[in-house]
Amino acid sequence: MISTVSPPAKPQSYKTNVEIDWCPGCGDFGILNALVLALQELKIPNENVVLTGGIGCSSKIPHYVNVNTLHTLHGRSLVQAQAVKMANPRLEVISASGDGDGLGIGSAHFVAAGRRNVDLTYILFDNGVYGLTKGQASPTLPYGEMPKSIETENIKFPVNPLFLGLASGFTFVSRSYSYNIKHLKETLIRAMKHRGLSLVDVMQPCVTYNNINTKEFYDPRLYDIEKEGWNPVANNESEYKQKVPQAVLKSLEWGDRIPMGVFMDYQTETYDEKLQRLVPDYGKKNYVMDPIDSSGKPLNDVTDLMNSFS
Ligand SMILES: Cc1ncc(C[n+]2csc(CCOP(=O)(O)OP(=O)(O)O)c2C)c(N)n1
Ligand SMILES: [Mg+2]
Repeated sequence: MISTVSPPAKPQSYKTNVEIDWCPGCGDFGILNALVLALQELKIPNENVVLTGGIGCSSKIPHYVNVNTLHTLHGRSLVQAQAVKMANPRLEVISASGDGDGLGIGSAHFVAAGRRNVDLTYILFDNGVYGLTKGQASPTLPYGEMPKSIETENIKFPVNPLFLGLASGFTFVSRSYSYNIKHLKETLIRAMKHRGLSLVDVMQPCVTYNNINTKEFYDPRLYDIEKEGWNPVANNESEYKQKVPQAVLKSLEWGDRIPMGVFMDYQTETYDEKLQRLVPDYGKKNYVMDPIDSSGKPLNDVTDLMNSFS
């Protein structure tokens, strides 16, 4: 993470003036506010942040945050984010998308990203439905549930983002709640500080289409696993291997009690570091920042870079 210019003083300076078209009461507002507060607390200059989104209500968040943003293709938020980070490792990169975007059409990219461990933060807006397209069942909708937007109960088994994140190799795996801004802001800060790929699965009620997984549903159920003694930090590979199955078991709890907090926090080699072994100049020379002439040609000599790939 870089912090070279004096940061903006107020959270408001991280917001744009674009009119927000989420439904009144949508959990997405809490995520937007927590993200803005986290950026402000970390004092990251706007110009050093890149935020990507896929397609969906949630994926519109890049329009509302006053940083560099990309509104990309359906399921591709993580793809663009990894490319940005690899091109310029000095940027703070955040990828946002919905449960449909990230775990439906984007599920292969979710798994592939886990295997790489690029240093960025992925925020999953988890509302159990495809909000933008009128509430079809998303991959996280629990089995047998029938929110008012669908005509029969859900006959598919859900994907558990935490379990899949752990299985794919995400090195920071967490869950928070859009109506607990303090917890969400702190989780986002920890995720951004983590060196490696971070998942923040956010329970985010859809007030228009999902009348089951509501605020009234989550409020009495969500509890903080770290307050109950879970230490997510794995200091080495053997601790990691020991903790993964325990974290998976915790992630499976869903009923009268639903766990949130950080499930795994493992510092290991990032994709950048792995690339540095193969491309000695990677991360040292920042070709993205090199000057170009009016026709787009680099002014500096890139022969060494090109030769390093041959
Ligand atoms: C290739 C492609 N397939 C399907 C769609 C239609 N579509 C738009 S958003 C969306 C799902 C969004 O759901 P989610 O990611 O959960 O976001 P939410 O709206 O719930 O925040 C779908 C299927 C599309 N835009 N592009
Ligand atoms: Mg959704």
